[in-house]
Amino acid sequence: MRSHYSAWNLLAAAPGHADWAPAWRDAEPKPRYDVVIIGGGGHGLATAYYLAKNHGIRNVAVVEKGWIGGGNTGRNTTIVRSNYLYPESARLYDFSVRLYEDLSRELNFNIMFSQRGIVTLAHSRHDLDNIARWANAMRFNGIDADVLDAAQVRTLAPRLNFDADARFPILGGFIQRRGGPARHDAVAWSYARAASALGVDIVQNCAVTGFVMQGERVAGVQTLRGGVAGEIRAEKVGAAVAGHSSVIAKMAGFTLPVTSYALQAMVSEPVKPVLDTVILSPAVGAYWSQSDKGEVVIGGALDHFPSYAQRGSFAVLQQVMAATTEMFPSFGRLRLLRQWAGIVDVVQDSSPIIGETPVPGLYINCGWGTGGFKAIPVGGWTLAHVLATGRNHELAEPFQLARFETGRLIDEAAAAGIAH
Ligand code: FAD
Ligand code: PYC
Repeated sequence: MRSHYSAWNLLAAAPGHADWAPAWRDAEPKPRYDVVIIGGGGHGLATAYYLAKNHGIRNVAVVEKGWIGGGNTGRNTTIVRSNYLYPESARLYDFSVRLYEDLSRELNFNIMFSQRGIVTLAHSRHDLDNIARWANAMRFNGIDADVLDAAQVRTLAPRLNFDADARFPILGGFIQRRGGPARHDAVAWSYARAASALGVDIVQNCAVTGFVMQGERVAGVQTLRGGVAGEIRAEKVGAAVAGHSSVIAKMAGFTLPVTSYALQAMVSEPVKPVLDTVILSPAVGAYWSQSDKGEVVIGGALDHFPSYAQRGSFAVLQQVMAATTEMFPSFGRLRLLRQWAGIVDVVQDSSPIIGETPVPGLYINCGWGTGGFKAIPVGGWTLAHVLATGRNHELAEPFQLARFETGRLIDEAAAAGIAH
């Protein structure tokens, strides 16, 4: 129960909460957790869940500056896949896809994971060569991949533009049939509910503004909630804050090899079923799927202007709209319902960082860039492992910060789906 009392203390500090705060709050010791997780996105919530479930560590708090899932987890276009190039990535992402396959049952929450396949298009001879290499690499890594000719792509997505004089002619592609979308907010909510049921405290509207230090070691976080400053002490701190990783690192006094960019997405008005697979064209820098609600989900490229501003850009929108009407002429008749962006953290080799930082007691999960939704289960699983045991999970071992010193990078830019 101690962990619950601690969170009540924290909440009681906020204006407007004094009326329902328990009377015994002043007698309580300062909050002290085994682990505090910064960031209530998918990765932070999954980390809390696996700490409790896999390691029996329940005295955990997740501290979120906004609302859970309100960052990239609730903004992304929900593609889950494991079609990466290198064995290290294949192992990592496929472990995640397999956890996704069982997640609705495990968390007793329908996350609507729909393995309808993801098709990557080829528009030139060079694309065809790349695709053959990519699919072969996947097969060597034990991941399903089928190369498609143009006729097979047409069967899967007849609304694509197959005109011979199209600006981007479709020559073929390849499919990972086990890939597909899932419901993003359900992923955040289901991990949150399951973690909470195991005793984890989730504190929303509470920003981490700094670290409590004990000598060289992190001993907790400084917070701001409702204009009131506080601190939450903990044995260890894990950070999973995606596009704000460099901000957190700066607070702790080190730098990360990440750059933050806005990634654009949008949805059309809802329509009857028009597309039942996911189509991605790296050449035009856009991709399409249809949600269960009927909206056509359209994703675009990075806005290559480093930023922490969580908003879309008209320049990128225009480019994605042009690509959409070129690739799916009939979508030109759809009205756009919403557009938005999220701030993602891009690392030099487009691969994540999961493990210790230069500051003892502080561990990080970041660098997923444009592709960390698919990795929420494995990101949580592996960050929980290192927080609980002090040792890297074997899947996370190649994804340490140290690789930027040794030069042993895992360059997945070509398999990121989105041009990097
Ligand atoms: P987030 O969900 O962003 O969570 C981090 C949380 O930390 C946020 O809620 C934030 O408020 C909080 N935070 C930040 N600073 C602080 C602080 N100081 N104190 C307290 N809390 C703080 N990935 C895919 O795999 N497939 C896709 O199809 C896909 N499409 C995408 C489309 C778009 C438009 C975007 C933006 C991203 C896409 N991604 C995709 C990437 C994916 O969304 C992210 O990699 C993933 O959601 C990261 O999860 P997270 O939990 O690390 O981050
Ligand atoms: O990682 O599959 C992905 C992706 C597609 C669009 C954005 N991210």
